[in-house]
Amino acid sequence: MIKLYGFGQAFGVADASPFVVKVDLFLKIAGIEFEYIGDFNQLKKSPKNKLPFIDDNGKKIGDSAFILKYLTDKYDVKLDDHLNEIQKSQATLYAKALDESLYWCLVYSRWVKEDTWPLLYQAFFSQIPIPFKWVMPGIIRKDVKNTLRRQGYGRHSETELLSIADDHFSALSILLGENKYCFGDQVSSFDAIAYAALCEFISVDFPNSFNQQARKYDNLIQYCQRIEAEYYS
Ligand SMILES: N[C@@H](CCC(=O)N[C@@H](CS)C(=O)NCC(=O)O)C(=O)O
Repeated sequence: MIKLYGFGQAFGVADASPFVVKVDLFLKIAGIEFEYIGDFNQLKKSPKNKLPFIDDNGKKIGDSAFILKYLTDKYDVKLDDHLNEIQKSQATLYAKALDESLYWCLVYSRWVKEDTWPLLYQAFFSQIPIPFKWVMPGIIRKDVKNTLRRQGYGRHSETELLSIADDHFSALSILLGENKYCFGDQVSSFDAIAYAALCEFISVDFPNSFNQQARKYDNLIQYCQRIEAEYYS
């Protein structure tokens, strides 16, 4: 059976990482049996030293986008057959916006914002033994801040990042409109990507300025609730 490696459930959602939730939901929607293993120690066993990765009977695949491609080909997943070529192209670009842009707003909102850092610390580091838990979190946080700075978003103010995040929320809200799913009344693989990105702001069990911004869009809240009722209850 396929094994999906992630960080573990946190903040009331399936995994703390949107990339892990993406693969988790994709597998559920596609009806592929799998086992989810939440354990950040698996990072060192990951082909790309990041999570998620899957192990399909000894074959390891890293990176959520490559995993979805692999699963679609290997298990003949037909989730996008009802989309036309333009919709498929749009889905590809939308996914990159969520994975490569909105994601960094999420990283800022969790690792940099002083009001959210204690929650992250509690979720990720409270179980690690002394003395590691005195030094490791600070080192990792500094490294994340440096990565954000090198990526570029770490140079923006919180107000600017909130506005960037809101560009994504607002566009997704307009794209979804009154539809059940992002591309109409039939689910597609992009819903795994959109839900994964949104749930980390909307469905998590704590407020911060970014989560509150996302929660201004009623149809996005209802969308997350709909997916959760269908696949996570
Ligand atoms: N492009 C990758 C991104 C995965 C990723 O960035 N994972 C983060 C967590 S959200 C990670 O494993 N970070 C640990 C590290 O960089 O050491 C994907 O789509 O799977």
